[in-house]
Amino acid sequence: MFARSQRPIREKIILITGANGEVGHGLIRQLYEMQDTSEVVVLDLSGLDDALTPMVNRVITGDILDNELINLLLNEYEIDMIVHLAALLSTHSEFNPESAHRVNVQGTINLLKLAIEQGRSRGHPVRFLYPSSIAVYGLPDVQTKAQQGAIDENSYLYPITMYGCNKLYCEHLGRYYAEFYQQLSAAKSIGLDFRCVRFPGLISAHTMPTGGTSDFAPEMIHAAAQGKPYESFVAEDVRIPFMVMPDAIKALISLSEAPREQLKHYVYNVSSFSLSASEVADRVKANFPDAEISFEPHAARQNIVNSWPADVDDSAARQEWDWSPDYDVDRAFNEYLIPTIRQYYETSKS
Ligand code: AKB
Repeated sequence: MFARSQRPIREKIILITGANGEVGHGLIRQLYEMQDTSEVVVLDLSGLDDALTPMVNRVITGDILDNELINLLLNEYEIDMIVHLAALLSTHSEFNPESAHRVNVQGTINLLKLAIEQGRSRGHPVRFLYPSSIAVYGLPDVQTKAQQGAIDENSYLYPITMYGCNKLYCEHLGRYYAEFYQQLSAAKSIGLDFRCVRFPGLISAHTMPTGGTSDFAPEMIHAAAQGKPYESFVAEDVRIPFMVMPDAIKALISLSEAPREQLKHYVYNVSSFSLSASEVADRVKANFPDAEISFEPHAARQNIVNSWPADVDDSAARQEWDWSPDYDVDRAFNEYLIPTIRQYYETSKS
């Protein structure tokens, strides 16, 4: 439960919501390794893994829908930046669309409002970092998907999942709170410094995703490393863009550090490589020759992945804040995923 800090003065912090999720794990480790001197306060419904707790200043176990908690954060801290990672992912959200909407949209509004109030009391806009997703897209059919190739930020924005609808709407809310919030009041709002990356499917060597629809790739790799058979819920030829976790963290940190005047957009695609499910399986089998991988498509989940682009155009991010991934597909598998995952499961066996 939330316990009041004993500290006497308002401290400057980075607030990370949903910190115990996959991206939170990567981000906390990276900030710690960079010896970033900012105080990091994390908020998550399930607290934070023990291994990460010494790397942050405070762990708050709580809900972004709890207004009392949001008020306490407002009063207790001087928030320099909010990294709002908390969300219910795409598959999870389809099982309970209304509660996904509450968490993904109302939760985001609560954080945007917190940023506005903080900005007002500090006299300058708070940076607000928001991860969106390729789930905002909705390609009408697989022929269009194959023909279009890399899609820019403004095309085919017709999501077919609650999660995709929530992410797309929250991208707009970020722009609205940044520029137009309270536009009719006498005292104009200070706004906020909203920065958003649209992530492709993410693959981490350290954690397993829960509740996503791009999870077939990480699930396949982790299953093979544990010697477990894996049944893919999408067919061999289903293709989407992917990125490994170190590049996702790099994207968040680079965007957060970019000088505001260089940024001409609020929302940026980022990408590294694009793979079909069978290409993931081939790479897994090349490294784990005994891997048992079969394909038993689940029609509705496959339909969701088919509505996402085969690739995204991230040229705006490359031009405006110098984005480029460190890991192409070979490096991702050969230097990060396979050795780290192999070592992780071998160590946990012994
Ligand atoms: C999901 O599958 O929900 C996410 C995503 C693509 O945003 N991983």
